[in-house]
Amino acid sequence: MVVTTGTGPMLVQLLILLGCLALSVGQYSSCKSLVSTDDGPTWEYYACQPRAMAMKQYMQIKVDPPGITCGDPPERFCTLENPYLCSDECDASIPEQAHPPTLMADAELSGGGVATNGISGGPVTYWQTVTWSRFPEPLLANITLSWNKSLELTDDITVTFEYGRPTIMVLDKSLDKGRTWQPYQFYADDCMEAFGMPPKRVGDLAAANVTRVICTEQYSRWVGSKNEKNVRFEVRERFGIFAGGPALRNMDGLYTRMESMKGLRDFFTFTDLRLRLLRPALGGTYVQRDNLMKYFYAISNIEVNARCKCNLHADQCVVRDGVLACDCEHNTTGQDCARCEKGYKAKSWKPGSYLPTPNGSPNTCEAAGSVGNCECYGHSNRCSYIEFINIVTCVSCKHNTRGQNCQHCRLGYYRNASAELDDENVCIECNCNQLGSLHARCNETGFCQCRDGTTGPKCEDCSPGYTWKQGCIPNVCDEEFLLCQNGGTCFQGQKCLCPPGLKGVLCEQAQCAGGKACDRASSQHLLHSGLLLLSLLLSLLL
Ligand SMILES: *[C@@H]1O[C@H](CO)[C@@H](O)[C@H](O)[C@H]1NC(C)=O
Ligand SMILES: *[C@@H]1O[C@H](CO)[C@@H](O)[C@H](O)[C@H]1NC(C)=O
Ligand SMILES: *[C@@H]1O[C@H](CO)[C@@H](O)[C@H](O)[C@H]1NC(C)=O
Ligand SMILES: *[C@@H]1O[C@H](CO)[C@@H](O)[C@H](O)[C@H]1NC(C)=O
Ligand SMILES: *[C@@H]1O[C@H](CO)[C@@H](O)[C@H](O)[C@H]1NC(C)=O
Ligand SMILES: *[C@@H]1O[C@H](CO)[C@@H](O)[C@H](O)[C@H]1NC(C)=O
Ligand SMILES: [Ca+2]
Repeated sequence: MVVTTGTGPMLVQLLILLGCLALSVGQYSSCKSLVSTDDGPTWEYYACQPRAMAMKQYMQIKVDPPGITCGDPPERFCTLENPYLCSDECDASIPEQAHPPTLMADAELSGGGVATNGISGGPVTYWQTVTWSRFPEPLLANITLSWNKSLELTDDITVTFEYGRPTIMVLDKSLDKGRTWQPYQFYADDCMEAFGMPPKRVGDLAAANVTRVICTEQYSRWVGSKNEKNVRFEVRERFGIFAGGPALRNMDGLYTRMESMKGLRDFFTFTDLRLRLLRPALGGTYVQRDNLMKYFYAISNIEVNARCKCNLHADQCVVRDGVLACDCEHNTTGQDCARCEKGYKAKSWKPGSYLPTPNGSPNTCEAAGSVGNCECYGHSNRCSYIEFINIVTCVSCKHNTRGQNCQHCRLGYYRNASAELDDENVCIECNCNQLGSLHARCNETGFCQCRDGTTGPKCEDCSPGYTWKQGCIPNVCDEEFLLCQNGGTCFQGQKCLCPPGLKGVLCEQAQCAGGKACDRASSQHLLHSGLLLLSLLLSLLL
């Protein structure tokens, strides 16, 4: 509902009426309504969601591999029921004989639009592939359906096949606009043989394992091409487990589970679907090599009923700049209403909730400054009053922030100059090298404070004359100032490798010949043991 300017008493009455009507028509169907209170009419807010729609009208269809669609060049095909009647021809250049992918999503001319029983009045239109002329190479086809929007299934996905259903196929889904995919359901006439999975039905599932990905043989066995044309992904039956059976009489039960059961909402959510067709209908047990023109795929309709996922913050979903998007309420924004609008980030964003039934909780975004006059820039949901010093302060600041208003970065983090104060990315980790830096703090541009001999923004490099060894330590030798003498070579800046007969830090001393007394060396030795004794004493004393 839209607030109009100059709302007169009549209009207010009407709005109140409409609001009540909307609420009585269905749960979660309106985001707000004007209610009369002692202080006059005020808005009340509710969790809300858009209506379910036939999503085939918004889907982008992509078919792979290229050249899988029949008709270029023209090709004749037969049917499984009568393999000797091969009068039909697919020809992409003649509209009446072409079978492009768009015909999977068009409205059938009559018979209520959906050819569920195949006896709709008008001609059934369908996409069709080339025939299996390259047998035994598998006949493979992928159909990718994309919406570029998170959607939530509200009813079964139904795919209608003409000329027989595939004997092996997989339904995949993506939650991230096609970047990653996961299997949704496997279909085969023999699940064990095709996928090594025992055959199951949705009827075998219980509340605890309703999100299990199963392989079903229910839609892949040969029953004649005209008797059963549909392959389903059963949504209603799964809902029924929580909603009091297939009639879905107890939607509260389902919605309560949606809130409490991990992964349940995501299970019904998707942005893309993909049908992987792996083997066509055979009309029997074997492939007849002498008539491969009767094997192909043909799909006349794909029905996907779903609603836009708006996180219970919108009751309308509209096409904006060619993209489906939620019409966000509750001062949220974004394609899925998954953020608070600018200036409404007093608390961090939360999806609306189905609970408590029947109206749920809107979890609206609050204007900055409205929560006990304490702005937390969206990094905290709670404020606390500290009587002792008479201030209101944010509690448990998130996103690595701290401070009365969560306006500072935590120790070891610095302010992201390109982010607003209410941005989740406002604080960046300093990442100071523990061994090379004096402490975890850094300055406003992320530079850490380094120990002697250490350098670099994060204190992970050594200054000249130093070598990294769990921190930077001064060199004993190097190539410039502390040169090893008498042909010695410097090893990792830490010691001179002396030629035979030489010793000392820089190989400056001659080693005593074996057996002969060597005064300088023995005195050196004495001095050395004296030092050792001293350090031992010191360590005992300290
Ligand atoms: C279908 O998609 C799957 C998964 O991305 C891919 O491995 C396969 O090659 C595709 N098949 C065809 C025929 O494009
Ligand atoms: C998909 O939607 C996003 C908005 O969320 C838009 O920026 C992008 O252009 C759309 N992509 C396509 C292919 O329509
Ligand atoms: C689901 O759980 C029920 C009851 O716990 C069990 O009988 C059934 O075998 C399970 N189904 C699957 C597919 O694991
Ligand atoms: C959202 O902000 C508008 C002002 O832009 C305000 O009138 C409205 O009441 C707010 N709605 C909610 C749910 O807070
Ligand atoms: C800084 O904030 C911007 C805007 O939110 C973000 O795109 C960027 O990734 C952030 N930088 C870092 C290093 O996190
Ligand atoms: C942070 O420290 C670096 C290195 O000491 C310095 O170049 C930079 O100017 C400092 N930035 C600020 C904002 O002080
Ligand atoms: Ca059609």
